[in-house]
Amino acid sequence: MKVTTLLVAAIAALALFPSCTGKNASIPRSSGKERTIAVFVPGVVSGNSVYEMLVAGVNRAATESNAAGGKTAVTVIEAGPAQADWETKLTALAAEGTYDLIVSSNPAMPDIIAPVSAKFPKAEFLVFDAWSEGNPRVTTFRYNQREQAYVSGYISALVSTSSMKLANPGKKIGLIAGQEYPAMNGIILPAFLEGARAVDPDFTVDFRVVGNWYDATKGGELARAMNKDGVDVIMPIAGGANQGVVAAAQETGFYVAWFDDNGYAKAPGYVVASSTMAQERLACEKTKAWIDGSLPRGKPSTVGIADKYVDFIGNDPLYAKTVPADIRARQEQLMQKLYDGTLVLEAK
Ligand code: RBF
Repeated sequence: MKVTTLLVAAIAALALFPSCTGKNASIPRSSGKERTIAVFVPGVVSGNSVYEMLVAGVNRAATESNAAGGKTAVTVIEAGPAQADWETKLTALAAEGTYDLIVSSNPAMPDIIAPVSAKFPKAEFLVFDAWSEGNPRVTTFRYNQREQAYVSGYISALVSTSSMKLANPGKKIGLIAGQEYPAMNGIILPAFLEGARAVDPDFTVDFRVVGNWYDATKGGELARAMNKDGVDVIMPIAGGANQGVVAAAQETGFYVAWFDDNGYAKAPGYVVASSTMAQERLACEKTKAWIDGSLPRGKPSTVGIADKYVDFIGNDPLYAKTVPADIRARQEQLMQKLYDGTLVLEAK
């Protein structure tokens, strides 16, 4: 009898609301306390999937939490492409003291936050795609980008050595980055090569840098030059400049390995891979946890393939249409090894 009563009470305290995965789930009713969240975008949102996913995830957290009786307001602040201004803009935001939480994303943010946090010790930060230790007011989550770039390098090499129409005999693939930074030079680029060399140890990666995250013309120029030099698959990680790489692929004729979200529809027939980070789901889940007070604060965490925060999209019809079945089967075998732990690619 007592147990039944408890159960009924527990059920009464729960309601069916959408979870961050898009499915309905039972979640506790929020206390209804008013909260304000600022999303500090270090760059611009439009055309930058990492930031589009970030904003969508935080907004979704507030919407779902509000549907359960909460009162959370979200404001998005675009800091723009001039990185020299970011610290000043973040300082101004923290000085306002209006926001209970500042959410952001990219590996450079912890160093930008450090002096701001020292000046405004009450400000609290939740940062994705970043790593910070020792500040109780800064909580970070990073993706295992060794996994993410390895699976991309693997399929890029499979495509490059295939008899697909735009593949050439050379064992050279390419990576175009917006800029150089430790996660790029120390993790993404080496893992892209590591994955390619798992297919054939003779592979090399032609690595070039746009110099910003928006110049599509420059992105296209670099891609064309690389293709001329024998690169037949390019992975662009250059924000808005990716568009130039995709356009060049369609005009000149080479393949694209998309990174961060599903890119097959960007250029059907040319995009041969989409290796993803579940930034929208992660941002939604962790923001929601912060709202309901269950987020462990002040420490860094790594998420990856084991929990599907990093993944390869192998079930898109456009992928099946573009990439031959034997290549897809080999990529699927790689993914199975990563899912079941036969192959472990630890984040460095
Ligand atoms: N990625 C983007 O897609 N757009 C950007 O505007 C962008 N800006 C960045 C700025 C800095 C200082 C750093 C270090 C990285 C930036 N990234 C950007 C890369 C992003 O954090 C991530 O590494 C890539 O999206 C690959 O997952």
